[in-house]
This record gives sequence, structure tokens and C-alpha cells, in this order.
Amino acid sequence: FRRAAMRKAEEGLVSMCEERARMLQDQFAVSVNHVHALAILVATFHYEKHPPALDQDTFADYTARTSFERPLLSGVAYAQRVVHADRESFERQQGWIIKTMKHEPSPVQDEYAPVIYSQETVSYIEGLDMMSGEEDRENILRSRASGKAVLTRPFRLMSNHLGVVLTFPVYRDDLPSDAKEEDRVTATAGYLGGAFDVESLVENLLRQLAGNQELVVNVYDVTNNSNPLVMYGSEVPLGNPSPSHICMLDFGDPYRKHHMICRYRNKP
Ligand code: WA2
Repeated sequence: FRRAAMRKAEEGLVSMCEERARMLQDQFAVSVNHVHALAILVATFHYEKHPPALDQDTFADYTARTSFERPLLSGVAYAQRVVHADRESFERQQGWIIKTMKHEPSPVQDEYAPVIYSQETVSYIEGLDMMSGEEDRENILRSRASGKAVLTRPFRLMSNHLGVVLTFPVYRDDLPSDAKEEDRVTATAGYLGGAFDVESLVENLLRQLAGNQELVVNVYDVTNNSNPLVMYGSEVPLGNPSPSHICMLDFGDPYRKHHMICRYRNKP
């Protein structure tokens, strides 16, 4: 009888974990797809119309009304690429100076990525150079070189919640589709991205599922297999003997690997 009960518990663990992994991956994927569409919106209305047919109010309105399409993102924003030679005219035109993510006036840099459009939920990044944060900067460089969506490792967002940042590059309209890395960098106009507030929005998602009380769910960035980084959940003490199940996750950035580990809260 005991073995049958154990097997039943194990099957339950596997199916609950797979359900959660599938839900998380799906909600992640729809959010990424919609950010992709926003990158195209900026390319179309900011860069392919002269003068630009987009402004902060329009961007804020559109992103607020479509936020249901991005269930795991706390907010999206557009940061423009500004090279140092253009800094002065950019600041004069905007009427504000570029600040670092520590809210200090930006020191001289080769280039900057100040946020010019933002969803109201992340309005605190308006005017900040997103290249002044290590994780955001790495994302910006990797996205523009590849032309693809990229994710940061998990880190404390400016909201103070644990999460990851998603970045899509936006290019000027003269970039050929078979462009080399070098041409991509030169043709970069800016970066459309958003913050996955994993800590609070994934909590919300899991709370709605049956069995939430009995299950402990952890998500890890295992890009570096010997140094797993917690992306969601609390650290489980090493040597925890209770049975666990691991589900692979695909968040769409082939450079990063993630997985979910589920356990019963109390040993079955
Ligand atoms: N957005 C919101 N909160 C953050 C954050 C971020 N980055 N970084 C740290 N906390 C405009 O890649 C371009 C958004 C960065 C995009």
C-alpha cells in the first residue's frame, strides 16, 4: 500500500510540475511576442514616418491598453541609441539631461541608451541610460549584435523584485535582412524592452492553480550549469532529501537555459 501511495504522489508531482512549467513558458512566450510587435510599432511610427508619428503620450496610452497581452511584464519601454557626438543636441531637443540608473547625471560615455518612451508602470526609468546598468547593458549589446530577443540573468529590478529584462533591438529602416553583425550595430536605432517581474507575477500565476499549497516551485537560470541562479522561489537547503521533479523551460533566448524544480512542501 505504501509503495502505491508513493507512486501516486510521484505521479501527482510530475503532472503538477509539468502543468506549471507549460503555463509559465506559454505566458512568457505570449509576452515576448507582444514586445516583438511593439518593437515593430516603434520602427514603423517613430523611424519610418517623417516626422515621427509617435510620442510619449501615445506610447503610454497604447502600452497601457495592451498590457493584458503581456501578462508577466511589469512594464515596457523604448531606449534610444545616442552616440556621444549627438548627446548635446539630443539633450537640448528633449529638454533634460541623460541620467544613470543611480539617478546621477551621466558621465561621458561612447554611447548611451536613454529611455524616451515608457509604460506608466515603469515611468521611473524615463530619461535613464539603460547602458549604465550591467545586466541591461549586456542585453543591449547582445540583442543588437544578433537582431534577436535576449534575456538577462535573474537580478533585482529597479522595482526591487527579482526578475529578468527582455530586450529587442530596433534598427533604422535601411538595414538589409541578411546584415552582418557589424552592420547591425551601426544601423541600431534603439532598444525595446521590458521587465519580467518574476517574483510577483509568477507568484500570482501559481497561486491560481490547484495544489498550490502543497507544492514548492523553484525556477533557475542554469545557463552556467555549475552555478544555478534562482529566478523564482526560495533557495532550497542543500541535501534536501524530499523527491523532486525537474522540467526544462524554454523562454526563447537560446543563449540561456532554465528549468523548474517542484517538490512537496511536506514529504509525502
Ligand atoms: N525596465 C524596468 N525595470 C528595470 C529595468 C528595465 N529595463 N532594468 C532594471 N530594472 C528599455 O532593453 C531596453 C528595460 C530596458 C529596455
